Amino acid sequence: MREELEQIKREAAEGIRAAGGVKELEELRVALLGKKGRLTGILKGMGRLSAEERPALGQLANEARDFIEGGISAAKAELSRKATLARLAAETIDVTLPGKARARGHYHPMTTAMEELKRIFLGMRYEIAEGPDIETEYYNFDALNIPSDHPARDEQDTFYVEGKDADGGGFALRTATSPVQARTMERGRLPIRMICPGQVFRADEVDATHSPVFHQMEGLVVDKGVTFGDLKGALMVFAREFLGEDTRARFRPHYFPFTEPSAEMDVSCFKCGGAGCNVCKGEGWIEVLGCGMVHPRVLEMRGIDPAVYSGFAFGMGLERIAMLRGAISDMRLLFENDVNFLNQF
Ligand code: 2NL
Repeated sequence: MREELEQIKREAAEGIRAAGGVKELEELRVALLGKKGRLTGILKGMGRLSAEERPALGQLANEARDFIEGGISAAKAELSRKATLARLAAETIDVTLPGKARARGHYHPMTTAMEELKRIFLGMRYEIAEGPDIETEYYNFDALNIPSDHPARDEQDTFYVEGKDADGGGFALRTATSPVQARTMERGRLPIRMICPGQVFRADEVDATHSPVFHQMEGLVVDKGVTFGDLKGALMVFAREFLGEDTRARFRPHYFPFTEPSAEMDVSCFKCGGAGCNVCKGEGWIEVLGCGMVHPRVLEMRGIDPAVYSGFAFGMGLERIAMLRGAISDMRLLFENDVNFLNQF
């Protein structure tokens, strides 16, 4: 029996050394120390030994059990330590590797132009106003002194909307943002310094310079003693901030039903400085907006006494301005949202 215990210990030591994993160690433990294990069998047979032999052999058997148990648990601990080290080595992050660059989004060129314009006029203490896309014919045309036979009122030019207002007047998609200003004037809070950027609608065919939906920004100032000089001053600040400090401007007489006198403003070409290039088509000047002193009839209709108050107004097409700034040749590019185009800005 002594010999057999020694044999089991040797085999156990051999098995532990050879075991490649926790599963094999467990199998070894069951084979030796389990209910039907070899050492368990020996311990059970102790009863048959004589009283003289029993203590010494019992002690040897216990020592063999402790030896095997200790060996197996030490081997398990070593395996799990190695597994942890291997896992940690595999998880190591090399902080010196270059990062993955993420594609960054950015604003649409129309948004950039719009935000820049708002910033400039907010800087001159103008307020931003908005109004409905569907307007009454009255606010879109009559309130702006546009005669009932004016070509802009033609079905060919304006999107009319079904229905009649309380006074029997029709509705249309606004053809300009002017009705926002007309509504502001009749609220009777003076003075007024406002801009109204927004979408407008005209029954135009799509081409490189036209779209049935586009954006405008109009401005209106009404106060006592407002002059054409104030108009020029405000628009010069705008031109220099928007297009550069060296920008020059000229005002050409024009006609609008809602302003008198009226003018169009040209700015010196921001690309060539006036020498003539592809942006200004060799002219040296670029038309950017229409403007004028608010027609006395327009003030009067809104309940403002033209003998006491005067005002100036202006309006510009934002697509046109964004196209000039970004050297964009076709307005459709601003609406198509082709990322290969947009990523150039
Ligand atoms: C242009 C010209 C303009 C106005 C808009 C305006 C509005 C009121 C009274 C008087 Cl309520 N005028 N707006 C004045 C002059 C020109 O727009 O070419 N826009 C694209």
